[in-house]
Order: sequence, then structure tokens, then C-alpha cells
Amino acid sequence: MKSAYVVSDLHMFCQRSQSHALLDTIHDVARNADLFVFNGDTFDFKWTVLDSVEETAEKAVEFLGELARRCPDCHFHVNLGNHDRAREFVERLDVLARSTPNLTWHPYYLRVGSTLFLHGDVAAWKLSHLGIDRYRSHRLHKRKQGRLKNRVYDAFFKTGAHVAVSRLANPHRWTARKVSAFLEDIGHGSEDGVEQVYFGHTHVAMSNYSYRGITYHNTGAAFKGMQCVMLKAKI
Ligand SMILES: [Mn+2]
Repeated sequence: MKSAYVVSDLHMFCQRSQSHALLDTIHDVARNADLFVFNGDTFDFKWTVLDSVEETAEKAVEFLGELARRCPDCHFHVNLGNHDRAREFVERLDVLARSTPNLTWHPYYLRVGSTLFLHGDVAAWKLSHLGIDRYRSHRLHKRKQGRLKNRVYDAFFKTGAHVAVSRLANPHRWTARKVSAFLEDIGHGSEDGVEQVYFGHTHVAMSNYSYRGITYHNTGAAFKGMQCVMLKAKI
């Protein structure tokens, strides 16, 4: 059986992210895996600490390219999330994928057998597939946020309130219902043979949550006080 791992919401390049503590583990795991999924918001172009979105995109692609080269037996899949759906990144990612046989990117989701991987920003927006396209194209142009706004968020994170806010806003059942409605819309519901769903985005980790014939897993986020759980996926 193939081994697959998934992680999401690393928010690399955001100063509130603690992703740096996970990078060695990611590398070690990927070296022995057949498949590795970056399930969205791997990079944060909105809150990047670098000077520009372009520079962040360069560094992001550099990171992925190097990882793919160092782990030639693992196939990397990059699903986009709302924070890394930046035109500057997607263009470079596409170039990288064309010259890297073990790296593929997906705008919305990846399905492997009865398992589906998606970022899950759909959970917060009740939209049909078409609506998602529209929503995403609106946000394809990322603007880096200013220093003041960044400081306000830093202060908010220091209070720890971001953890409670995410939990309150995303009860498991509500999230599963939203994701499930979207999956049915796009033809990947339980009736279409999907059994396991891995997502992120809400920053609230959960595993083995059953809802209407599908088992949901959320890999959390790499922010202080939150759990970022790299999961071995069932494929
Ligand atoms: Mn997200």
C-alpha cells in the first residue's frame, strides 16, 4: 500500500507562523512517503514578511523545488488555499511543475481513489462550483498587508484570542456539513465513492469525524496555540 501524508495551513512567510519548526519533520516524512499533499495556505502572501509578493513567490517555489529534488521518490501535490492563490505564485508554480516530474499542483482539490484532499475555504462560503471560480478569481490578486495592520494582528495573536475565535466560528458538524454540500455539488460526495476527506483552512484540528458516510480530518494550522497535525492519509 502506498503511504501518503498531508499537512495544511503552514502559512510560511507569515511572522505569526511556527512552520519553521515543522520543516525538518516534513522533509523526513516525505523522504519515505509515496505521496505528500500540501493542502493549501502553505504560503501566506497576504501577510508575508518579505518585501513583496513576487519575492515571496520566488522563495515559495524555491522551497518546493528543493524539497521535490531531495525526495525524488515522493510525489508532491500542492492544493491552493485562499492565502496562496496569488497570481505571482501560481504562474511560477506552474513553471516548476512542468519541469518537476514529482510535483503537481491543483487549483481546488486532489482525489486519490476514495480519498479527497481540499483546502476547505469552501466551508466558509456557500457557493456552487461556478461561484467558487468567481470567488477565487477575485482573490487571485494578492495585496501584501501593511506593517501597522500586521502589528495589530500580532497583538491579537499574543492574547491567544485567535484560538477561541477559530473554534467558536467552526464547530465540527457545521464545517463537515459545509464541506459535504460542496463535495456533492462537484460530484465527489459519498455517493460518488468518496470515503475520506482531508482539509484545513478553519485552523481547528480534528480527526475521524463522521458525517453522512464520509470521514473528515482537519490538519489544523501552524500558529501558536493551535495544533498543526501532519496526518498519514488513508489512500
Ligand atoms: Mn485558508
